[in-house]
Amino acid sequence: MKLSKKKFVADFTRTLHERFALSLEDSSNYEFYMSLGILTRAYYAKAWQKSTEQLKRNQSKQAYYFSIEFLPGKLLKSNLLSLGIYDTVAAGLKDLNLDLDELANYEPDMALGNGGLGRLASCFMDSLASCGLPGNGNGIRYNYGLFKQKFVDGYQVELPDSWLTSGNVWEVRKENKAVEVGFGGEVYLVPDGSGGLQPLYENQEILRAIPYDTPVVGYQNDIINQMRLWSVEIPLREEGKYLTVEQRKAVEDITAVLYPDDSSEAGRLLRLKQEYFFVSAGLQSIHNYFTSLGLPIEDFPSKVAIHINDTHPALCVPELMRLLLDVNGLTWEKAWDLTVKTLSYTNHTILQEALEKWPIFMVQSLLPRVYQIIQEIDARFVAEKTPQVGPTLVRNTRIIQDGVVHMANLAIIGSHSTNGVAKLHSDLLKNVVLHDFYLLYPERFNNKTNGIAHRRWSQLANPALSQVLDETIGTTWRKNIEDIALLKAYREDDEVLKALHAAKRHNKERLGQLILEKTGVSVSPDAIFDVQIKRLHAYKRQLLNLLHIVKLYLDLKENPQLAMVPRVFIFGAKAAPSYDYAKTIIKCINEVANLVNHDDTLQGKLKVIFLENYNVSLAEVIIPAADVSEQISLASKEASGTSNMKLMLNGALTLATLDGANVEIRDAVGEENIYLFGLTVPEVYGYYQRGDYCAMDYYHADPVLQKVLNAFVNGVIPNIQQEGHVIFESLLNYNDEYFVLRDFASYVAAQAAIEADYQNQRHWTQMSLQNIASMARFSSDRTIESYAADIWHIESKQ
Ligand code: 26Q
Repeated sequence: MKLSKKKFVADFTRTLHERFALSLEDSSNYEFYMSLGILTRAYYAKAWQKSTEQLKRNQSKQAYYFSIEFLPGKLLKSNLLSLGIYDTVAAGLKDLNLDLDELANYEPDMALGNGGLGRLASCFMDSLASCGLPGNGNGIRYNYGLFKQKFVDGYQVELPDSWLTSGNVWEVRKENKAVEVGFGGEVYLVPDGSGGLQPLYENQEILRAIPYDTPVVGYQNDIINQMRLWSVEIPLREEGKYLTVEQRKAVEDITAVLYPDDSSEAGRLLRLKQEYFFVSAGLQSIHNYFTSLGLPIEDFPSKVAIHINDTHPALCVPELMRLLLDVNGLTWEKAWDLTVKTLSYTNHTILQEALEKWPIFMVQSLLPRVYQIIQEIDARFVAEKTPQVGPTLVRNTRIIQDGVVHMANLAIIGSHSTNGVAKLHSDLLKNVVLHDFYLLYPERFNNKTNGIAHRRWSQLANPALSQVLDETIGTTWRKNIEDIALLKAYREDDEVLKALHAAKRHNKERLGQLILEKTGVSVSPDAIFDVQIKRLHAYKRQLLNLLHIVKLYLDLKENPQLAMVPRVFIFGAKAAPSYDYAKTIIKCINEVANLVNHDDTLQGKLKVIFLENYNVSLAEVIIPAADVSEQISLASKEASGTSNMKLMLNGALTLATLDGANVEIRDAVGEENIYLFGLTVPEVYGYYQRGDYCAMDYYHADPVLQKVLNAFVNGVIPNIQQEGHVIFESLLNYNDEYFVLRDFASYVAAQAAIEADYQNQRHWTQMSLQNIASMARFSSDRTIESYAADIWHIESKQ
């Protein structure tokens, strides 16, 4: 949109006055932030209305991304950028002696997700709008987002994240779009008078679902999509009745908190309620919209594509069947055909223990009608497939088995597409994890490698790099990310290399400042900034990183004069509250940090920084400053990873196993611009097959490993009496589930190569340039375009 600085300043002053009855002089940053939000909303209001009306008028096919998590972070700056008024607003504020960055900090980080899966959903929202594709989000408006993490004596402590307390400027409550969602009771099928059966519900508990819509502003294209998040309320007709505090709380609990990714949380009734709540509300609202178009129900799949993000919304399958059977009165065959054509599913994990299963009795008592339908789907699947493929394959793939409902099986059988999130992951799904389903439905399987919203992760997070790009290759990359490859031509250009180096240094100073403020530790921008930021999980092997740090520490203690390029190891990670082993690793990293950061004999060569409360906003400061990107999961365990892509875009060099999307990063940048180490997938599977991994052998054979592991139990690392033993035993007595010891030597060697290479700054920056220039294929614009073309069949309005 067009906006002059003068008009902005006038609008802003007026908004402050109208909303808060305050002058500039009497306002505080909170009112400045709110007014800026309100004004931004006014700037996009017309485009939002127009986008909505146009979709309805054209009866365009739309996609709906059902996800129990969204992780958008802060929206102010990204909305300004998308509207094309970022620079004008920043300059206008500056004239008023205000700083956009400072005001933007007042916005609470919207953290309605755990990690990769939720952030991916938000990157997809951004790309859908920016590519002009009609796509909507559908999820839950949790009153409390992911817990806030604090460290107390090195231990993780969780605090509530009450992000809504001072209001949310972006959301719009849509009272007239509320729907009802029913739980429990009994259901009977009674004749409907025309030869069919109609469900009769008794003693059902009815709840009200209220949608809150948040606009998703497309990048400078006047297109605005929306993310619809549902909040639970007591139905109006119940409001008149007396409800106890407990009864009210039981209702409100449904959208109160986001579950932290946590296998011990599996099987919790409240989680199942959440899943059905947002699935049913979302499907009803789509169904109402479709009905308002006045088209025959047969057209449903040509107007609506519904995506199941992981199995959490897999109840879409029986719930859509329920609507088509019970509301539209379709036959089973017709309803099933439309359901399968409408739905598609993404798998995000190959960890067997993470595949969702629900005990029959829970599904049956909470959702009696839905369970009837699941039973019927299962029975028809068995009847149809057994003659075709035999009983063994059917036993391994049916939905109801051993007293539980297998959600992945439900999602695959009830949809027309199942995709993995990186080539390697999709191949593992076909050949190993979901092999039996692949035999049944080979045409349903496909790959969609993840991507990232490059606008947030470069333009917003890294203005210094963006400016170098603008000055070197022009500004077209901002709109067409393919053009970033133009940078490759400057590999030998010393001016450009110098500018890239200076931008990195600037970002390292910015992060150094933040580290000093948050931890009191000062770090040198001359050091290698080595970054591992992701959820804390054993398979991601933060422990491998830590073992290497302890090795460096011991080396320096043995030989204080050892020549070493100074290193700052930076961690950001939350552990699920009940994941004890992950919390043990956090404690150990913090104690090593404590030891190392306060030992003057190390002469500043080694620093370990574990920043509290890793979230989207913190990522935006850490990632631009990284030299090394740690992507060191055990091969085959990380479905894709997405921080690997963000770090690469920001010029960090990847230190990686051949896991998830790391393989494709290697293909994009070339072997000589990435540091690979460790077991490959076939090697890992070889160990599983033979069952002959022996962690103890590595310990006995390697004196370095002995010294490093002993440091956890002999007092060298202080204050970890308990925790040190837990780590030691997990590696030796419990035989090291994720092959940390097996990969240790090759990891150390790769780290040594990094240190050697970093000393040639010119060459290092050349490799960094190659990484930046090769990132286009990891833009979520590309990912989303291929979902749109291959799975959803939706079209761009641009
Ligand atoms: C399970 C049970 C009870 C409560 C919560 C959960 C739960 C919550 C979150 C289970 C899984 C998740 C999230 C998984 C996730 O983030 N997976 C990551 O998805 C990314 C996007 O595709 C990939 O890049 C990562 O490799 C994958 O780990």
